[in-house]
Amino acid sequence: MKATAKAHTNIALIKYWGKSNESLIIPMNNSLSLTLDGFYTTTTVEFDRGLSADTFTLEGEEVTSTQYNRVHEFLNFVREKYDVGQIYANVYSNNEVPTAAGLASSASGFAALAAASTKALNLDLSEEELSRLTRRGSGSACRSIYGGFVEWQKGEAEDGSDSYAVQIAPANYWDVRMAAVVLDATMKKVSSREGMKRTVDTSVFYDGWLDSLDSDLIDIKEGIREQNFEKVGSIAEANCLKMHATTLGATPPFTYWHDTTLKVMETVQMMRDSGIPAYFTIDAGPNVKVLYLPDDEEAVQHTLQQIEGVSDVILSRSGNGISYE
Ligand code: FM0
Repeated sequence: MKATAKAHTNIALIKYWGKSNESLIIPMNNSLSLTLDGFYTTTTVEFDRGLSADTFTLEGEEVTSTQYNRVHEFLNFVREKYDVGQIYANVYSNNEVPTAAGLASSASGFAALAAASTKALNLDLSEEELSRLTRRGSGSACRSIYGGFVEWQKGEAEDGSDSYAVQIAPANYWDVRMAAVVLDATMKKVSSREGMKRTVDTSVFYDGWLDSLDSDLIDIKEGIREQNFEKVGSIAEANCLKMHATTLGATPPFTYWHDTTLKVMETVQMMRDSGIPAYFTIDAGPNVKVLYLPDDEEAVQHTLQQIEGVSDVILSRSGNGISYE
């Protein structure tokens, strides 16, 4: 009753931003991501009839806070859904790239937890079922079941049964890369869960965001099919700006941007003016991710590292989906 799984994180090019059902984690819109090779979580789950509660150990330290609760609640959901009875587990997780760097670790974390826990229980789930299950831990995590370009289809069913991710193209289909630009900045955090809720409930710009998504999705998938980097990059960058615009129209208004975030955005736009096709995207935090092509790797890395307030630039290729050890 023990298994280990590895999952890579993913970065959305078309963002998931808002739920139509909060408890079932059904999104308002389809989203599309790139799975990254450089950032991953490895998780071992061992069920043991002798335990009286779940435990969660992250990087060798036992966790008892909010993070523990989310792991425990997810395991409760697994126990209930697959009717496995009251048997608890020890969960051990390690993140490649520090959680503190603000690089989405909940996506790789919940994907690895879903895969390892169901494997430890010998459930033998299809990828579709695994994605649907992972969604209940954290929405964006359902895309980390697959490698390469992945689309999370919001589905139509009220019970969320058709809300899961599918692969658009595998990691080896197209060598596009992403630089994670980590800033020195520390900020008061509005979690993505809280931020998207406030936006759906109060933002005067939320309808405009939703209205623009169908064409962004059609166009970016066409760009992926054609391997048209400018098309994919410019749609992703514009989609990110629209998502962040919704936060400014919320009550109370908020932004995830720091002054260094703006400097990085400006630098990326200047790189384009000098002939290097590079495009940015930003999630629920001040760090920036930059999409670029392999030939420009050195120039992109060098330019980003020069920016004052940037503490690290971590490069990554496109990565694979879930694997087991
Ligand atoms: O990844 O409330 O998955 O599409 O990263 O756990 O379902 O943490 F930019 C924001 C991720 C949101 C966009 O939200 O929310 C994306 C975001 P949960 P998540």
